[in-house]
Amino acid sequence: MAEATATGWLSPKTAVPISRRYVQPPLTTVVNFALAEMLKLRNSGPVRFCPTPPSRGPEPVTRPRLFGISGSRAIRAIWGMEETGIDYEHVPVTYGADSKGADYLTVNPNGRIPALIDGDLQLFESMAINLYLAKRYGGALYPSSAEDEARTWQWSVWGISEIEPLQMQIVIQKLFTPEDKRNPKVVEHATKNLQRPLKVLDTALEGRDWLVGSAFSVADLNVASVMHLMGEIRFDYSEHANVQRWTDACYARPALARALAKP
Ligand SMILES: N[C@@H](CCC(=O)N[C@@H](CS)C(=O)NCC(=O)O)C(=O)O
Repeated sequence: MAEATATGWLSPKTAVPISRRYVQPPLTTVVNFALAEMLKLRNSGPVRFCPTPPSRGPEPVTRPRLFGISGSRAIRAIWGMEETGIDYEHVPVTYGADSKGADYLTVNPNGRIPALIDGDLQLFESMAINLYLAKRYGGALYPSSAEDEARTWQWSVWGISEIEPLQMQIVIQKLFTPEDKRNPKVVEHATKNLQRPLKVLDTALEGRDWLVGSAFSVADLNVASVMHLMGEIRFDYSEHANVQRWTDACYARPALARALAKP
């Protein structure tokens, strides 16, 4: 935190020299280049087009800054950032007083972590940050069809509306309430109510490895990162074998290990 304050969170927009900014080439240059490339391809024998998008997206012009410690909901976005493989600055703002400081409130007026600054874009909400990062920099991490994109939004919203509120009731009881003050009825009730959405997830994962498409995507990242705390509270998935298999696969990703190693 001290380091973050000393270096300042909001670097002036003029920090990127004009010469380093992306400049749109004239259309004629682009067309000529495309024609030359097509001619090269025609002269070089049969061409096989890859039906999947590249596994990595473009590099950012300036280093994005991601705010929030890994021991918080910011882990979702740190994991997302690590999945893209781009170079970024991690600013380990904590919650409580730290996220309510005047400097940080200009980054996220909600006083919550995570938040992202990427060029002129300031963004809060972990799901939105991951959807943006995946689309902008994640290559195949983001779906390539409108239908799969819609399914990805569906699962992202589903995770924070159907799972998170119930999961948090258990987390607050088990991790943040002194043992003598805990209410076992709250845990019991939330555990019971989680069975319905978990059954939906379990059914969706029947016979498939990932939520959308045939590879790990931002849909898996968003739902699995919301559910990451379920591990901390040792939630019993024995009734939901597909969920157990899928979470195991998601949590074995090296990008998550790198994210968890951050402060
Ligand atoms: N819906 C937000 C929730 C973010 C959130 O509540 N973060 C907590 C940390 S786990 C926070 O910053 N709390 C600060 C506070 O309430 O003082 C997201 O997913 O990004």
